[in-house]
Formats: sequence, C-alpha cells, structure tokens
Amino acid sequence: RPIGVFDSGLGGLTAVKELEKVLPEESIVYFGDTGRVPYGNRSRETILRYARQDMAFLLDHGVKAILAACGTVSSVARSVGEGLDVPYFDVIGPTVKAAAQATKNGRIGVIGTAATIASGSYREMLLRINQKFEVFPQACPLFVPLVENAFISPQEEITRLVAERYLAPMRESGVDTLILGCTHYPIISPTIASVMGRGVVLIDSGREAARALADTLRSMDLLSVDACRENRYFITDTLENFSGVAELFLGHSVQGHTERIDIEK
Ligand code: DGN
Repeated sequence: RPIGVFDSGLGGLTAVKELEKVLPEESIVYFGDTGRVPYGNRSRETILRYARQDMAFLLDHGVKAILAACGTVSSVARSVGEGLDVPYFDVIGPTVKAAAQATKNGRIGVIGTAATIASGSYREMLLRINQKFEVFPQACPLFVPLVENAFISPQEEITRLVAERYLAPMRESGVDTLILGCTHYPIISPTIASVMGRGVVLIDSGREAARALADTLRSMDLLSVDACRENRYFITDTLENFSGVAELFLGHSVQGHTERIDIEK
C-alpha cells in the first residue's frame, strides 16, 4: 500500500523528495490542493475542513500512513489526525527536534505562513525541549505564492528582494538555525540561505517529517517488500505550474502520473 502525503500545494513535494531518497521502494500518493492554496491565511475551521477532505481522499486511495506535509495544517489543525485507522504524522515534532540538535547558541529562527506563526506551534514545542531557547518567529506570506507561481530560481530577483525584506531582522538577531516551518520554503532554500548568510543552518520541515515517518514505518514493520514503485500526484488546479515546479524540484518527470481532480465533489 502507498504512503499518503498532502499539502495545500507544491510544498509537500519537499517531503516526497526525501521519501524517494530514504524509502526508494515505497509508492506515494500525493495530494496537493493547488486550487485552494494558500491555506495559510484562512480560519481554523476552514483549514480543518480542507485537511479532513484531503485526508479522506488519501484514505480512499488505500494509503497505509498519512503525512500532513504542511506547516499550516500541522500548526492549526492539530487534532485532525486523531482517531484515524492509519498512522498520522505532521511536521512540527521532527522539525523542532532537528533544530534543537543543530543549534549551538540556542537562538532559533522560525519562518512560516501567517497562520503557522500566529499559532506559536514551533515556539511552544521548542521551549518544551529547552526553556532557554530564544525563538525568533517571522511570517513570510509572500513565499507560498512565489513558489506556486514558479518564481523559484536563485536568479529570481523578486524572490530575493522579498526574502531580504522578511529576513533582515532575523539576520540581525544572531540566529544560528532557521526552521523553514512551511514546506514550500525549501523549494527556494538557495535564496533563503544566501540571504541569511553562512553559518546559519536551515531546517527543512518536509525532509525532517519524511525521515521521521520512514523511521516509524520501519519500526512498525509497515514497509513494502517487493514493491513496484509508482508515485501518483493529484492536484485540484491546472497541471502546468505544478508539473514545471515539481519536475525542477524533484529532478524527474511527473507527467503521466499527475491528475487534476475535484475534491469538493
Ligand atoms: N506548505 C504549506 C505550509 O507548510 O504551511 C503552505 C500553506 C499555505 O497554504 N500557505
């Protein structure tokens, strides 16, 4: 059975990329709600409703586990995975663990959507690990539309200017670790890294969550043996942007494996 991964759009591909690396024999069903992105500035009720629909879609495809590869769903709809018949994972726990291990000076930056930052989720979990951590949060609401509209090249001036605007205060705060608390952000991590400068470790929430999911499935003996791996991608808007960014980011074609569907039906 496949692993189910969902996000509001392209961001969850950061988890898919890692899963392809660490679990090359597993099939993935990816659901990207590109027709309703961004989730990050909607109400909790709406985010919860969307997340439930997204998960029901994945369960209809017989997935054996679900990864909410979305910082916003993980932060705002924390109860959404309760009572499921399959293991459910979100991005917060593994990400804060990796950040806590990476930091040397205890100053940790967190960037994410407006909803994620307002929820205080990463901060709360970081302080649970160590009360002495100093956490510097910053919402970066323009990053998701930039990624969804394929402004992702490190040469893209507009993305760089936006990043400089958001990250200048963060740079001054002396953080040595920066949590990319939205799964879209690693797609523009070269730009973010160059704005932050050397010596700042970027923590990719999609990647950390994928690694944690792989470890858990392994320990639960839920990995596929002898699988004929095939990923399928379902999105709720046109294939054009999705396929372009997906192929650039994943490094392989998704054509013939991507379908547009209507989630509201
Ligand atoms: N990838 C989503 C996240 O991690 O928060 C983006 C959410 C959104 O829709 N803006």
